[in-house]
Amino acid sequence: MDTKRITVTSPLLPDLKEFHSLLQEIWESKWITNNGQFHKQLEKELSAYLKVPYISLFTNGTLPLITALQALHITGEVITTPYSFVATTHSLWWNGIKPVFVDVDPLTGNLDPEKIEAAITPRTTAIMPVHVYGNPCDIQRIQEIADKYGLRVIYDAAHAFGVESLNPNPSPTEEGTWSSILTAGDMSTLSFHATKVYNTIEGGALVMHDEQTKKRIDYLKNFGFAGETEVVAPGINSKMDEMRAAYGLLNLRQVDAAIEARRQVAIKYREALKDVSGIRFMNDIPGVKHNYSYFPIFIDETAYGMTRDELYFKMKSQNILGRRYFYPLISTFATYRGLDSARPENLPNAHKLADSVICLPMHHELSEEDVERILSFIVK
Ligand code: T4K
Repeated sequence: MDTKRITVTSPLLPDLKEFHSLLQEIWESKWITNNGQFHKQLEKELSAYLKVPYISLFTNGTLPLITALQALHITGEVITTPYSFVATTHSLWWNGIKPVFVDVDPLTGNLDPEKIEAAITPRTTAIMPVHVYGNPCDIQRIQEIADKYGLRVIYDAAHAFGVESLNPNPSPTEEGTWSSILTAGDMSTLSFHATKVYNTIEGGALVMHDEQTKKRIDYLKNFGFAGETEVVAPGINSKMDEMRAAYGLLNLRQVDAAIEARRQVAIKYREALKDVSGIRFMNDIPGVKHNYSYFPIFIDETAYGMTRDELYFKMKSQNILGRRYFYPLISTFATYRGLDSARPENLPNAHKLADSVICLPMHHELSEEDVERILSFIVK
């Protein structure tokens, strides 16, 4: 096939010369990991950029999930969504916690708060929602339920880098202030994987509210060391090294431009798809600053006249490599399908989304020509 390959995403890469000059500094310092200068600087810059009080860098986006559960001593059962990347549920399994799947909202794909209470048992200790595709969950309602039952909330915010919401009740002096959705719940996790809006090749972070918790998390990601000879907890090794921290600092300077380029792609997609019968897409939510991390479309095969998979493979045959995130549902994988809460009749909305979704290519380097080519296979 001689047509250009268009992938679902393409990594945001720093300027190679600039990266080389930071590598030079690392080489000269000979300090290559374990809370080095670039690591410290990236934590500082990210906490300012993301408007979060405390952040701890990790080596990927899965270990902060596992570590947050450890830090909060979560046990028993945790309520979560089946409509996510499998790492969300695996983090529970790795902690010996039983995942309890609850269905999602049919429009947003996020955990449906109105279905949470029915799934709470005496063994429930926490809720782990996901801001899927970067669209904020119903944070307020989830917190109300958590407070009522004394549950912890850990958000998997892997897709929600930089997503903010407008303060719904500003004081007279702070009209229209934006705040990060990453401060919701007890903690939020981020992924900086190559495929994300903002990447450090592999990488991730945990966002927390107070200094004490950050200190504890920093111990936990470094084997539990609280000094040269003192180990205060059974920690793990999930530190980010200096190379990736330096790379991350450079990418932070260009992430706003990348998000704007993605927004332009979203505008083109929406304009072209708005009158296509049988295709639904997600619009911007008023009062939310989006990051355009994914562009999912949902196919109604009767109205569209083609199944999701027919369209998916037709595009694939032309070298347009969208992805069916998140199909299959986590609850259908061998590890989880035996759970009571994994029964398909318990999760009708999640199944419907998983069976109808295609994430169209979405990244900062898509040209107008690329977008037109993609659309030419969808708009009939
Ligand atoms: N929670 C949620 C909700 C998540 O979505 C994820 C990860 C996590 C937790 C865990 O975070 P991490 O531990 O991964 O940091 C990808 C990613 O590997 C994964 O990070 C991501 N979610 C998931 C949704 O997608 P794949 O298997 O689909 O990626 P892959 O390798 O097929 O790449 C997709 C496309 O991206 C390629 O066709 C081309 C492009 N690409 C990819 C890579 C790796 C490049 O152009 N360059 C590259 O280096 O899982």
